[in-house]
Amino acid sequence: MARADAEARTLALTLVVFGAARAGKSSLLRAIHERIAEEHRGEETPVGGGGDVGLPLDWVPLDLGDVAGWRTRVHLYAVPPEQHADATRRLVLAQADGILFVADAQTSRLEANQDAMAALRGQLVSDSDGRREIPIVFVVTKEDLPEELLLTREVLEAALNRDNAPVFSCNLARGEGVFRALQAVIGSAMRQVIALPPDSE
Ligand SMILES: Nc1nc2c(ncn2[C@@H]2O[C@H](COP(=O)(O)OP(=O)(O)OP(=O)(O)O)[C@@H](O)[C@H]2O)c(=O)[nH]1
Ligand SMILES: [Mg+2]
Repeated sequence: MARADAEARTLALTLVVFGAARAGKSSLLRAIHERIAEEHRGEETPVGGGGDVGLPLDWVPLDLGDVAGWRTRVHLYAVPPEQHADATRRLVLAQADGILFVADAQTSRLEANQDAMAALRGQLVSDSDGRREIPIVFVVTKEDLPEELLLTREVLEAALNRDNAPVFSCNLARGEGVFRALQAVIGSAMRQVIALPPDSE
């Protein structure tokens, strides 16, 4: 859950990166960590590989500086669906201000994507206090693979995106699309947490 200090104008957001096994969660965190400007990297060391190139990242801190008058810090956590019920992961999900759902575009992963979404929804419902909607943004990965291996966008969205949430195609090897997705989920989370007006992102 966000920690907002209205007097100090500081804000700490928790974002969860959720998705099926091998969908690209760690790659997304790595792309963000490696490509974000040095000044926006958090002070702490990312977890899940110690920040070494080539190893998966599962926790990344960001310090966005001033966003709409708030000193904003963001913690991104990768949560694999098979571990969503672990006590630690449950706690992270219960505190989420926004979700980046990583959807693997390969036809062979349709069911795994759906299972991950079902696990996420089950967890959010059971953790929910009924008072807040947690914004979800979709990150579609692997669309650089040959077309015959891929789901159409219609099928993918019909299977996963029942609430018509924003969808971003991200080539994680090249880091494309990553910051638009991040900006969208942070904007939605901030609008909920500090009632940011809709046009400021
Ligand atoms: N071609 C291609 N490969 C990708 C893309 N995103 C991820 N991968 C590859 O998919 C594999 C799995 O990526 P990870 O980032 O480790 O996936 P994960 O969701 O963290 O996996 P787990 O933590 O095991 O659940 C790696 O070999 C990545 O290089 C993409 O957009 N395109
Ligand atoms: Mg991973």
